[in-house]
Amino acid sequence: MESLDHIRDEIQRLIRQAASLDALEQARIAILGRKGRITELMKGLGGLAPEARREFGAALNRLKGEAEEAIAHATRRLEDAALRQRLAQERVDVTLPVRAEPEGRVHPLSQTIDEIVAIFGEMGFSVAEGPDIEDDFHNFTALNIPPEHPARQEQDTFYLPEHQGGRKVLRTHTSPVQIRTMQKVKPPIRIIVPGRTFRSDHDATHSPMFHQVEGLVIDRVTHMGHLKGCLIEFCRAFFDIDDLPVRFRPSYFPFTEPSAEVDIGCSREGGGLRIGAGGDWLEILGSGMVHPKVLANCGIDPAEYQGFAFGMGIERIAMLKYGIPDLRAIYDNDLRWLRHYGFLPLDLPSMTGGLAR
Ligand code: 2U9
Repeated sequence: MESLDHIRDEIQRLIRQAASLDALEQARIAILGRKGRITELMKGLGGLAPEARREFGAALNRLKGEAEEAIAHATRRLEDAALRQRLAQERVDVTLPVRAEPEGRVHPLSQTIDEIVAIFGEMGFSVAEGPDIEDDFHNFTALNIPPEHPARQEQDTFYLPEHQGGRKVLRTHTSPVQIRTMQKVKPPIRIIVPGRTFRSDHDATHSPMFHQVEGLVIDRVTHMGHLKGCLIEFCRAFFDIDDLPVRFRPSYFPFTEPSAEVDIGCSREGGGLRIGAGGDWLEILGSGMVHPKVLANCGIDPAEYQGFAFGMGIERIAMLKYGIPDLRAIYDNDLRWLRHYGFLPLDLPSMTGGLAR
């Protein structure tokens, strides 16, 4: 028992003298390790008479507990000291320039969506989102799309297997989000809806999954003049051409009346395509005044409210703006392509984005 007091002093000294976490670990091994001081003493218990073994065993266990506690305490003390030392030594130079060439790139589709959101954001629109998997009412019926319309046919639309008497669809446009918004929100409404859409179409210029941005404005007096002003402003901002010619051409959609397609001026001289003044036109958007039946389908009184809607394909306008020749490469995730067509993450999207001119 007397010699245990000496051992206790020796153990406490070993722990106290450890000046680093590494040295403390060495001390722990020397005390509690497989061949450590206390372990060796434990091994010797077997040779003692039962009475002495009980007494000496209990004292050894106490000693072991004290050693463990002292080591834990010393660990905390040394960790604190190490942290204080690092804090005193390490410096961050906030005046250093950012790395010249970050590795990552923003995909041109994300960049284009960011630019569109920035332009309409300036005009007071907010962004709305909804599910990719829709029901027949929100994707077709509420939009006044008749039963015989090709969009409803099996060969044009992806349907999910029948479930509880109905079949859900992968939305063929982002319009169901406008339907959901009108069902929920009392006008005035001013939203744009970017998102994935799905059609059974696959060739050099069509992908079964593509992206759209649609917009909706509903108020008491919103009229065709607002539609025209808003979309002319958008086309000029997006292509960064102040005097870009914009023309509205009568068209037909089941969900708008009247309807208009929107063309911008371009030139095709020499076989290429140049956006801006020129003798030719290029279709870029669809639009129209929301059909009174569509308003009524969403619980909005068409005698009190009216408004306009529009839609565009994001891949198409991204390809036009950034000279991307092949639609399919957009989804390939080829890093060489992304390095070429992608955008630097620190270039914040502006009204006109990264148009190289
Ligand atoms: C509601 C009411 C009306 C959205 C509109 C278009 C015209 C249009 C196409 C452009 C190219 C789709 O990606 S594309 O193939 N879109 O031409 N979209 S009006 O009209 C709506 C939407 C929702 C409630």
